[in-house]
Amino acid sequence: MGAMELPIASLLLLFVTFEAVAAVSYCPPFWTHYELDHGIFCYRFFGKRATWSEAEVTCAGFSSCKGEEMAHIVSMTSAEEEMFITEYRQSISGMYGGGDPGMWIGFSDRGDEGQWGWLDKSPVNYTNWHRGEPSDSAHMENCARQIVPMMGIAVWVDSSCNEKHPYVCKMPAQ
Ligand SMILES: [Ca+2]
Repeated sequence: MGAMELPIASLLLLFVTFEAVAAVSYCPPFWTHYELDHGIFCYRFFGKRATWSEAEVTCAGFSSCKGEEMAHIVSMTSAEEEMFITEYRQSISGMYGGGDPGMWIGFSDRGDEGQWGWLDKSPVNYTNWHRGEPSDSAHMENCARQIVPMMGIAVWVDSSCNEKHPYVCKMPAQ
């Protein structure tokens, strides 16, 4: 009886092992994955500060495995996704609360003042503007940035696109 059970147990172990490997293969090395209602996406933090346009050029240099969809500066389509991204970024950068330098997000009104849109064409059904934002201060602020004020709750502000900040890139998983 024992001799019959062993092969089955081994097969089960093989199956479980395969599942574990498959679960981490959604994204290329250095990218981390997160599952949303509308799909699985890959995220990567870049700590070297860049202008909003420079950040997008870096992101666009990456594409998902089949090369069909390139990455963009990250979109945040829900509070849940924003919380994941914020915790991921803070865990990589080691910065929390008031020491957090914030990051670009792929949200801008560069094309049409007041009409904010995501670089990756995500629908705009979630925003997290700080009170009084976007302010379009001096009519010079067309790119959105996530900041974490002293109280530790992430919010968005609009900034000059020429400022330099860290950023996260996002692309669909394959
Ligand atoms: Ca603006």
